[in-house]
Amino acid sequence: MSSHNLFSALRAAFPSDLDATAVQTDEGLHYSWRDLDRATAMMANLLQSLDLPEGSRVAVQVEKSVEAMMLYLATLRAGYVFLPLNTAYQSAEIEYFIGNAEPAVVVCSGANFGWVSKIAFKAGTQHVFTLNDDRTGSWLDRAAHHSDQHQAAPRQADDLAAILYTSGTTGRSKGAMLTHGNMLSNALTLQDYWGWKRGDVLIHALPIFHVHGLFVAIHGALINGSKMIWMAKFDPKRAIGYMSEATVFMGVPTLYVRMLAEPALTKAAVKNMRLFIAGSAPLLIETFAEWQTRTGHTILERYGMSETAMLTSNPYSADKRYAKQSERRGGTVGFPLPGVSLRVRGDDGQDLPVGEIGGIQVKGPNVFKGYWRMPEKTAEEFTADGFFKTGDVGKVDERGYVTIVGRSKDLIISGGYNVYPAEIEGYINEMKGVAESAVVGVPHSDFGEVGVAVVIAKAGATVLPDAIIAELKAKLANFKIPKKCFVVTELPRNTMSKVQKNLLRDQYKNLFA
Ligand code: MCA
Ligand code: AMP
Repeated sequence: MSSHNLFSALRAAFPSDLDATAVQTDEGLHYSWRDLDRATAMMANLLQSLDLPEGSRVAVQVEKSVEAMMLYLATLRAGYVFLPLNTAYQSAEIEYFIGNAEPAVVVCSGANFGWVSKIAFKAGTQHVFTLNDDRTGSWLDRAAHHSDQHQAAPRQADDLAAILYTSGTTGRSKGAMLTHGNMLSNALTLQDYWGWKRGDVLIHALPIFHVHGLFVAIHGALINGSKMIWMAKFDPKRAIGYMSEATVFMGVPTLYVRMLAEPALTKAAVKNMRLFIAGSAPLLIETFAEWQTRTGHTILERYGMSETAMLTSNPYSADKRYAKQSERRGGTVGFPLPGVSLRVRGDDGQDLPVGEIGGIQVKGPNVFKGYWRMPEKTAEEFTADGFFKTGDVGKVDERGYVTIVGRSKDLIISGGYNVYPAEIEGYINEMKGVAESAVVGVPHSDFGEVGVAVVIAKAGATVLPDAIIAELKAKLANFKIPKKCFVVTELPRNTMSKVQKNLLRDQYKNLFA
């Protein structure tokens, strides 16, 4: 291929019958492969008509819709850089991302146009469009005036395709720069490793502003020419209902927990299904086992990151090349994917023997190019021989299965979303009357893990837990809000006077379990 544009590879995998259904929605709408091709051409032509500089970012904060997916594909097609933003982000969060990424184009929902456009124009963005989840908005109005023919912009494997913001230990988000080559290599590897085949149908149940829903799911279906059943929002009953006409499901563990609570989840309901995949957060062994009992299917757990897309996976096994490693083992994230090198290193930087716990480091064609405009941070996160330090702590057993046992980064994963305690603590510490705070993750039966805030008031000040939660809600994305807040007189500290978060985690571990 002379061009390595990811869109061209996805387009080349469209089935020959372009009138067949590519996406079928909750509302009963059917989008054909031809619709995807034509609409993304019109949108790519609109982007190109704006005369944007090379490498321009297109930042998008819109509700999930097929048109939003088309906007992503059109950005690839036109050769620009896609920057998806969680719809839960509020103005301070959006201001940071837009200020940092300096997108040339911003697309937001009509309801948010007032405040988002103000932030964008202040940051120097020239073009702000709206896109709603009911097929309206200035983005579509403008695209409608453009040709439905478009030659994908030539791109090299190393050219940027997307920036995904992911927080750091300091709470400041870093933009992970992913290339066309990163994503195409990962999509092709997973197509093979997970045994995608003709006739597969994917239930698309996840949001499309993170790696799981945007890349793993969408690329997985498109590179295989597979139809998607598109859920605007996950609903366990409806998801189970779709299983009679689908073959593949992908979800974070919370989705599996919620489906298990439905009596409709039976062996008969899933008899058409080929594969259930879980990731983004640890899948409890209880959920893994209960799913097996209820459905007769063994969930395939895999592990990835925004910086790397997918890294390891339990085997699919129908392929005899992987027969030696055919078992999907609960509690593990399987084997490094073909092409991915993974090693476990101790604090001294030396490789650890089989079974010993240390920092997971990875290398491969899927590993990102670096953090946007943060060369020092990028250098810190890579070893001299080019391995990326994931911040996850784990081990590899004698058969090669990788298990993640924890994280060296202070991170809470709640329902598949990442919450960085440092960011929340920063907001709490600035509140009136607060001396100090610590946010820790505790087990939660639905979200897996949730945040709890423990706060110390300044001498003489009165601080109310509800007021802290209310103030956070006004400023931050809802999934980041601690589910409970305690005001206490002191925090446990070690001899270096560092807060002992492990003791707090232990103290509050039964709150929601
Ligand atoms: C919603 N809430 C949450 C979460 N979601 N709180 C903590 N964690 C969450 N994930 C809040 C809501 O704001 C609300 O609070 C209350 O919890 C109940 O909301 P509910 O209606 O139950 O939530 P929902 O709208 O049904 O959403 C739950 C969800 C959603 C469907 C599990 O969180 C979700 O789609 N998660 C998937 C995330 C994902 O795609 N992650 C992939 C990242 P209030 O009432 O106070 O407003 S990619 C990744 O991690 C890597 C690369 C990988 O390996 O894949
Ligand atoms: P993100 O920053 O959203 O890309 O989240 C990546 C992080 O999610 C990884 O570094 C892991 O800590 C976590 N993660 C992803 N998949 C799994 C999994 N299957 N089991 C445990 N943790 C996971």
